[in-house]
Amino acid sequence: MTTPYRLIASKWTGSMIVEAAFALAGVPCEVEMIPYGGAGGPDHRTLLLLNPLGQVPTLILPDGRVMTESAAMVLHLADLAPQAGLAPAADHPARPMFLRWLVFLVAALYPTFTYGDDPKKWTPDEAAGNHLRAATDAHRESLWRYFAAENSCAPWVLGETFSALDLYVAVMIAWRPGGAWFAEHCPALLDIGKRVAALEKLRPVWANNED
Ligand SMILES: N[C@@H](CCC(=O)N[C@@H](CS)C(=O)NCC(=O)O)C(=O)O
Repeated sequence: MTTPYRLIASKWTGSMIVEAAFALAGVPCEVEMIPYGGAGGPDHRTLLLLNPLGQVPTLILPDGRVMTESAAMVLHLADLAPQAGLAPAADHPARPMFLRWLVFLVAALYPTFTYGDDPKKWTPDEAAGNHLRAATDAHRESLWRYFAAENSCAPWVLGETFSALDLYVAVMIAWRPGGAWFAEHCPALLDIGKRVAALEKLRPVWANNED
């Protein structure tokens, strides 16, 4: 019997995107939920041993190697299970924009949380920290507006082609700036979130991330 994948996760964080990708791919995965942001706690210390960034998702491959970075995990699952629709195939017309926006989400948008969530990590100065938080929050809003304006977003980010981008949107719209902001400025993204949450195969994932 082969060891399954093991996903170190926290509820409603980026690990939920990967958990959803596993569910759609039909690849067995054990999900180990740890409390989020528990600096110094036993779970967090274990996480740091596996991933010095201390971030979820952190994935243990069946052969024991560690994989970090949600986009790497999603692309790996798309390779294993192309039928799951996580990524348009290499020759699909939607492929270039899928790659573009996947990298945009993880390399441009996600870091606004990395640097804004806990400004004390980056500066001891409280005023500077407040400024960092406000600046990264404002930058994120402009990035979401750009993302929503540049993509079809109906019914999915890439139009008729579902992809893992929709999983990112469905989870990330639950984070700052929150539902009311998205309803006012990017309602199409909220609609994508509702469509993703209604997917039958993802019900267990949503249930697993309930508080
Ligand atoms: N680039 C990483 C970002 C992961 C990430 O930032 N995860 C958040 C939770 S949503 C986290 O663990 N943050 C804690 C920290 O950065 O210290 C990815 O795409 O997987």
